[in-house]
Amino acid sequence: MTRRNRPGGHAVARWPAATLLAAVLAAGPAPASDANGRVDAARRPNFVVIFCDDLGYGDLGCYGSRWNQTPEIDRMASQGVRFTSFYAGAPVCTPSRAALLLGSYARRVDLDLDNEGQPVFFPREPKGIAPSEVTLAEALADAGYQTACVGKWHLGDQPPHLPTRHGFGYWFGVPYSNDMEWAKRGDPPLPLMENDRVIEQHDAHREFDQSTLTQRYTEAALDWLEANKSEPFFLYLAHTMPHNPVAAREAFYERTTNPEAGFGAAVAEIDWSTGRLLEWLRDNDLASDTLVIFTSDNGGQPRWGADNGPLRGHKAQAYEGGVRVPCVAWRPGTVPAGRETDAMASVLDLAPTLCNLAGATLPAGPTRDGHDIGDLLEDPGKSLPPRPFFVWYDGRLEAVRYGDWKLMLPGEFRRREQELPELYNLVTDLGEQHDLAAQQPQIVAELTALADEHRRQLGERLTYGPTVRRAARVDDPRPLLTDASANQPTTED
Ligand SMILES: [Ca+2]
Repeated sequence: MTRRNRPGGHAVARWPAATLLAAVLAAGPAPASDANGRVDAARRPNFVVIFCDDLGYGDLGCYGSRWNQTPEIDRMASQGVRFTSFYAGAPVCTPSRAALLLGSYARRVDLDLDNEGQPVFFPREPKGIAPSEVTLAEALADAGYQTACVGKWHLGDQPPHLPTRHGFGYWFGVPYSNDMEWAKRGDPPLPLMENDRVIEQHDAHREFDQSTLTQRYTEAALDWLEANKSEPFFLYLAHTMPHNPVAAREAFYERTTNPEAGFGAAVAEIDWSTGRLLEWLRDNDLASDTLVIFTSDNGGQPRWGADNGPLRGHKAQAYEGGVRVPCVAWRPGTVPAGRETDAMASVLDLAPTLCNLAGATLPAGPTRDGHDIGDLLEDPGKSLPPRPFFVWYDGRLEAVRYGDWKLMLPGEFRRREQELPELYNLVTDLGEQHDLAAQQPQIVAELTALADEHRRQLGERLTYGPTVRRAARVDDPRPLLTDASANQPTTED
């Protein structure tokens, strides 16, 4: 299913980046390109995207953590660009991962709700990415990249929906969240997988120990890099941690004063892991050729030990604490050192940005919401044209950010009802404490109009708008088990 070496001539994507690439190629001497307009393979950067699970805005030293020690990531930030206004794709796992890999709001590709209308996928989920969608990994594989997913997937656990069917040449990790093993619901013990095969299961058969998971991911990533370093590569390292139940090796408990020691230890081990990867890149003279992005899939949950710093709210909320996350970009010699930017960017922007840096092409036609931020990586002072960022959760549009302003929309939402809109100026009121809706009716009206049009395009809950592309579904989802008979292919409809 991985599309490789597709013949040239298919249309260039609508993503603005394609235009940028064309401009670069027209401008001259570098980079060289082949007959298909692709950038010379020798000059194409490698990509490593480190995607944490539930790491909050205030959970790293370089973002002011009170108790987690993250010297490696702090050093990475001092050698690269630190984003202070970077958004996850959604305030929870599944839709944020869809946004990263497809460059769209999950709502647009029908991956914002599970088959029962819940806001994330669970084991035996019928839904997955439609085969007609081209993921970031597929686009890069088409352009000649080696691709690997190491870590948590959470975009469908049935065989046609696993990472190896959506562009990743290798996968080692877990298919969904590490707390999803509720026997009453029919969940199997948490499976650890290599490609399409369950190799171990937590608390059953051959037990795997979550406290060694970050170490094992790191070793798997380094082994894969070693084997694939002679060609351009894309490593998507989607840590299971620090999602609850947090786990880390014993030594990392000494590196935190977080009252929730397990959370702090899990963050410290991710820091160690990040240091190992950057060290490997330097040792192999690949640092200047590799763009590394470190970020998180959604905001943190304070009751589990996360800290969203000065932001209001947390995971599963549309306030900033649910969606604004740390993000550090690193590529010595290209991404300037020690800079920060408050320009608004998001997980949705990674797919178009990486594709355009790679000279990868995507099918024209389907609307994608992300934008190329390659200019910002090279010049963090650059101001981008204003654009809205929409916060979807549980199948409803809850908030819109535009420029300095954030509007919390009225409506009936999951576990809460909002009667009136709330308006915040995020530049003067990052903590969303002073509702200015009554003083700024014109801004409320403008942002409401943006939200109304977006909602008209995409619908809400189980009513889908005209631009939604539907997900794939299987008829008879089965649990992932070591028993080979449980993993026979199921039927797509
Ligand atoms: Ca998450």
